[in-house]
Amino acid sequence: MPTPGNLILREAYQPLAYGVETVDLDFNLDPQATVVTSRLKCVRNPDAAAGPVVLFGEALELVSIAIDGAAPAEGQVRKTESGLEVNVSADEVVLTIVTRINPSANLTLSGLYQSRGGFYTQCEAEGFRRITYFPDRPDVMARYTVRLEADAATCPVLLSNGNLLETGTLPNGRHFARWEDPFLKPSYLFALVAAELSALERTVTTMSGRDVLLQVWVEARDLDRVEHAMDSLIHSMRWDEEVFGLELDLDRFMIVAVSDFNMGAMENKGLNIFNTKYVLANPDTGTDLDFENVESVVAHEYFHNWTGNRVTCRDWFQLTLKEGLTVFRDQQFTADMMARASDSPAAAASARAVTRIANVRGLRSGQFPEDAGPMAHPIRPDSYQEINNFYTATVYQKGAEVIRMILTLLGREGFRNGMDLYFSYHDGQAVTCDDFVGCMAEANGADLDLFMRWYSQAGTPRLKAEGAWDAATGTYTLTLSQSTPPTPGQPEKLPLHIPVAVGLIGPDGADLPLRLEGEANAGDTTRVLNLKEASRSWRFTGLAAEPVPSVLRGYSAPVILEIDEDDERLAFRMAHDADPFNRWDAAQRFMERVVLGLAADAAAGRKLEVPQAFGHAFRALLVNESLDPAFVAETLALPSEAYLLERMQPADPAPLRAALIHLMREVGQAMQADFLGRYLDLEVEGEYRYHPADAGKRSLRNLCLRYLAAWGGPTAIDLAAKQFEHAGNMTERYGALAALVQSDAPQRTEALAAFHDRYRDDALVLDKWFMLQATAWRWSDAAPTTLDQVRALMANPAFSLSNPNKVYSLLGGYFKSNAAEFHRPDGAGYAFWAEQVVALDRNNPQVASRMARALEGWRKFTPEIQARIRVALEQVAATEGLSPDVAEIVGKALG
Ligand code: 0A1
Ligand code: ZN
Repeated sequence: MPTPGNLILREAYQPLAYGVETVDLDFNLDPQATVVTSRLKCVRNPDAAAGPVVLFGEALELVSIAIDGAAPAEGQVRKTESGLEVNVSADEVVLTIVTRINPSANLTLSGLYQSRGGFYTQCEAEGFRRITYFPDRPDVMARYTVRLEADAATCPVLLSNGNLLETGTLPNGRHFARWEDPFLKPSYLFALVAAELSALERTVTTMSGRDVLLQVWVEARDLDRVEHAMDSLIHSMRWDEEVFGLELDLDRFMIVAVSDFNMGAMENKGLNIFNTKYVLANPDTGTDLDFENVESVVAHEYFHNWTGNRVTCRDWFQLTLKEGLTVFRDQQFTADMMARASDSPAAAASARAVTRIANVRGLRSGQFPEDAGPMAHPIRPDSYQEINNFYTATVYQKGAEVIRMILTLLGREGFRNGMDLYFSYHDGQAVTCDDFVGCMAEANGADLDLFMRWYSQAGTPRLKAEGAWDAATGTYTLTLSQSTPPTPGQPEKLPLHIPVAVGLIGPDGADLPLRLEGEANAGDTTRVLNLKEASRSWRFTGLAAEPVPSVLRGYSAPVILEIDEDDERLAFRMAHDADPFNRWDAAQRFMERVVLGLAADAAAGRKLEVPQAFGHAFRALLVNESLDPAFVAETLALPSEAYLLERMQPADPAPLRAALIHLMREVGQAMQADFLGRYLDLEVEGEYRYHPADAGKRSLRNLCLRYLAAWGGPTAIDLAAKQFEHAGNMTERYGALAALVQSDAPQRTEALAAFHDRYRDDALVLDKWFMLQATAWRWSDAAPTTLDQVRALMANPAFSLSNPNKVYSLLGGYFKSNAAEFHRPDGAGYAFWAEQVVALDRNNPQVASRMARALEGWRKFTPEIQARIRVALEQVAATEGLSPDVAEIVGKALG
């Protein structure tokens, strides 16, 4: 097990002396004493230096080990800090290893554990070594067979990877099943499930005409919530066939939902295991966002079958090879699904933009802070202490942006050719990011050498855009410059290859055809400029009047754009930019400027006033009925507090919150008639269906309701209370509750109680209830503090510190999405944080570490706030027996 300070280095990669060809596993499942018998055919790796068979093991009781059927010779098996080493001289050897483990005591949810009476595994990244001794690294790919034996009454369903070979009953109420996975796989993709579950089943035909069985396994009481996950799986299969020519390679594909799970879901070969949150959704329990999330997570895990499983990672530094690529694929899928459901080309374009906006919002509020703090790392890190800490927004989201830039550079066909080449070279292998980019370059005759810096450099690049107009020649010169701030271990940065999509808008608001100096004719209205140096200029000619530049259209690179635009220009782009992403971004920039201005006023004790020009631009979008409501909702939604705190120097949550509250109140009051008008017009008739057009209307309606409730007039509160009472689906019910929670009206308490009563036995829905209260803004000083409420909610019988979803909703909501309350001036929020991180760490280091990360960005705050946070960080760091997970986070934060 890595210990703090025990850095693992990417450069130190060495293949193991022995790999594994076949693995035969036998599980005798028992809550307290599961016996695992593993038979490994180990084979010398001709490309590796000589050495023993290296087996990792953690929290295991070794019952026996035999070498080619015989007891080991004296000294032949050596115990090491991380497991066992077996000295053998032959090129091939069969090891038979028996271990005993205690799933009921395994609260880490890594390895084999129990949840609601069933047995489940989670092996990525290094959980398999908690089941048996094994060369538990992704570059060891083997063929697996598995026999499961368990109590037939409590665990009637026995599942593992691949194809079912045999089932049978045994004496003493036990039964067994045997499974075989025909494909090579690394140990992190192993899975088993033994539980009392029911399945929704479908048989579908793949593009080559094979019939395959699809199953979604859940507890029987949840069967009325799985239809959408099944549909999502079928859509994902079709999409991968159509867009990438990739087909399901097994006869059976299973999804299993489990209530206790550290992450979202896991792509185990043929047996995906999911957090219930990303499987279960019906109109009464899931919001439109839940439906969208289920669809994209189902797709993500399914897509891993090719990008991750058939071709996997050589080592964990290459994680973005599978994760960045697979997030990119699920984002493209979601955009295509949204577009496909639209009834006109314009609606489809808007739906794509809305998807892109959601992705970029996620990047800005989740990845930018990471890239600006002590955990900043390149998408392909150079070192880690605990790999579980590197399933990050950088590896996933920024990694996906890097793949998207490759698509921008190579075009759709070129990208597809690169993917085809990648599979033709590397199917069945464990490879590196260089191998992937190498295929993209080779298939296209492209030079991506400079582009590779995206894999090695951390930090969010700043892209500066400056324009100069020469009326005499009708020429507009656009100068783009780049710089990347220093990050830990990387004081100096080099220029990156940044594709910058640019358009020029004429005075009438229409896009201008672009002609660069030296070109005979004007061409497209959006062009990609390839910035490869620190600074470079482009000259656009043949222009009649000074244009307004629209830079970084579609967010063509994951950078922070610095461009000097006055209010008038932002309002102009909010009204006219033909690129919907940039139109949204103009609105976000205007809001950011206004909010940070108000926050500065609040900090200085000045009177807060919302600029009139902003109000006009905002209202123009609000009342524009020709725009897609989903898009309008995005343009009028405030940037996240997490993102704004990054932009505020120094960050100070209290005045920022005051500014946000003031803005929402003012706008809600000033435009109450417009909000109400749109609210009434947008009502969705008929049965609930998850469809982008309906979801867009509900989204804008709920946004109107939030602004109205922020103003707080009695009509507004009545409206929210009525929507709550008469809601026909969870999106409306939750939207109304979210609006009421953001107020100090008495209806707030009533609605919260009614919601709790209605869903008192529904764990997933109660997560929403916990989350809303933890993240609520306090609109009145008379209200109890959020910390008091969070503490009280921890005593609710539905809350449990050992269930990750509960922790993420209540504690995560408070630590990560309620800055003004968490950073309260008396420091009580930090003391509570320290107490909870230490408590969680005793049982589940992964969850503890995720909570610990809430304070890693502490150096952006004012000196007074930093001083208070330091106390809490030092207290956690000094705790005895801290896990490597939490030790790495607090160590880096303080370092
Ligand atoms: N590979 C999964 C995410 C995942 C990672 C680690 C886990 O346990 C530590 C669990 C799941 C995915 O990308 O969906
Ligand atoms: Zn993934």
